[in-house]
Amino acid sequence: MSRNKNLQFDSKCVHSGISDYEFGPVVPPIYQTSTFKFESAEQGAALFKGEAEGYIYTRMKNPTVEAMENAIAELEGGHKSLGCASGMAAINTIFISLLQSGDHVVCSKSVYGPTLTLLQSIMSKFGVESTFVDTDVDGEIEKAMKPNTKIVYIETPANPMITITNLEAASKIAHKQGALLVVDNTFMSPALQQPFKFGVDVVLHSMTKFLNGHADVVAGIVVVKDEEMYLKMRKTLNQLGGVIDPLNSFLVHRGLKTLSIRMQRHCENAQLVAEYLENHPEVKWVRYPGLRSHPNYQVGLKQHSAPGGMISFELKGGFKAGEVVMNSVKLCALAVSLGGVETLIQHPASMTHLSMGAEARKDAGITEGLVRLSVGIENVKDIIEDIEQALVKISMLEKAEA
Ligand code: LCS
Repeated sequence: MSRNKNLQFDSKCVHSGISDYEFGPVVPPIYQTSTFKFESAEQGAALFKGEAEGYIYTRMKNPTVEAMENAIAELEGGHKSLGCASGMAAINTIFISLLQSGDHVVCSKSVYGPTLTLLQSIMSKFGVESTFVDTDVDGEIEKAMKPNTKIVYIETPANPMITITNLEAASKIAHKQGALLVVDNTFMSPALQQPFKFGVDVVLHSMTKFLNGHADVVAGIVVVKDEEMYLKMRKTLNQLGGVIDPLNSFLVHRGLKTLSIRMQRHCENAQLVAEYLENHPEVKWVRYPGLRSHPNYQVGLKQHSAPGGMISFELKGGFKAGEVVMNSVKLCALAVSLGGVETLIQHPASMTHLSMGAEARKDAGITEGLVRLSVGIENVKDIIEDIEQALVKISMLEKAEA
């Protein structure tokens, strides 16, 4: 890892996690094997006791997975990371490692639907209580803290409301009470935001999104700051079993090489799409970290280097207008997920945030007319033209109904 220490971030994207392999390949070989032969009974026993270095079984450790884990730890500025089968597997690994019955979690109201559901419906069965607050509003986290709060859990920018939480302030509040700050960095990626710089304790990603970037892998990662936390999480992950496999690790590692340039293009395109939407007569409001109208625009400037590729907007015509747009786009794919090279459009209330229930959605500001865009790396003219022809259909429908 150390040979890349002095490289710039975009160079690290290309070189991180790469070591010397037999026959000299420039990319890590895919060690598509479930298990590894021991040299002897003694060596096998020594590996199990932790007295020898090496590989035993792919659920525990695999060289292809390890290469990708090293790369992401390096890009995030963390100590080590743990590759998981999905973003949700990463979140489960964190909660199960760090929480026990009687503990309390403070979580953003705007988070990926199943994260909220996991806390509300599953962790609660094991005696873990959660409070959901607007973590982007000053004072709200502090008010929700309890003596038994063990985790403050934040997405910034959050899915789907694109709310921005002040990471430095949140980490101070969490630490004052002896709690850990866990941040889902999926929407930004380490190319734009490195939460450890602001005192965050654990970083996670759905690597399904920008890290892999090509919409062909489901995977997650947990990045930690020290060896103690790493060993704790590794033990849990090993028992839970939600590990990433070698082929998906290879694909994510390949995706990382272009992370920096992909993010640059996502940001350039999204800025222009957001400005276009903000000036469109059919659009009520737009949430994008690159717009001055974003309520936490200034906080964003301090903690991310560019505004990312995710936009949410509300149409004046509400759900019906949203339906027209989603059924009319041609280039933008009507699909959930995000962070791939292709532009995706979706409706949080009926799709990604359905599981939260109507009340939690209302509480988080997720209206029936909210539309979420993951802006891809196509030519931005084509993206805007596609949205334009879809928005025109709203007024055509209104006229036909009048
Ligand atoms: N964290 C965030 C911020 C997410 O957006 C997602 C998935 C996850 C965690 C979970 O990751 P997964 O297990 O799917 O790899 N978000 C999705 C979305 O907005 N549409 O489809 C999936």
